Amino acid sequence: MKLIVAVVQDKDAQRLVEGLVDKGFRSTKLASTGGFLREGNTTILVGTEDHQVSTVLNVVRKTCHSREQLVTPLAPVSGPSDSYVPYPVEVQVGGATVFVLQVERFEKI
Ligand code: 2BA
Repeated sequence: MKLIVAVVQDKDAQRLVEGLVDKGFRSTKLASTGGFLREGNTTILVGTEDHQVSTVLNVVRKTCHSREQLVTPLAPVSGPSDSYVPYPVEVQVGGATVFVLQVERFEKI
């Protein structure tokens, strides 16, 4: 069994969850925050059998799109902030950052 962890943009999350339900997959949606932009994103967890992983990834590919985003990074959390000069940078975010993990044990109690 595998656990698929997909970090996606909030704009794509609902479509992804609906796409997974349509194909009969269970999922969990978590509110998350990107470490770089420090903006909200969504992390979707899907537990599934090994042979279904590619089907899940195809749903992710169909529903999650990459977008250009102009951002002004916040000052670093640590270190001197008085010398920090913020200026906008363009980053490409998404479609999705996906991790596929081996599940050692799965129980529903
Ligand atoms: P953020 O960390 O907020 O990153 C948003 C976007 O900013 C990234 O898009 C990337 O284009 C850019 N970016 C991130 N770190 C950067 C850096 N050090 N220098 C320059 N640009 C940088 P994505 O790569 O599509 O990532 C979207 C979100 O997926 C990330 O949000 C983060 O929440 C998650 N993520 C990406 N890679 C990850 C990883 N290796 N481990 C855990 N989470 C990850």
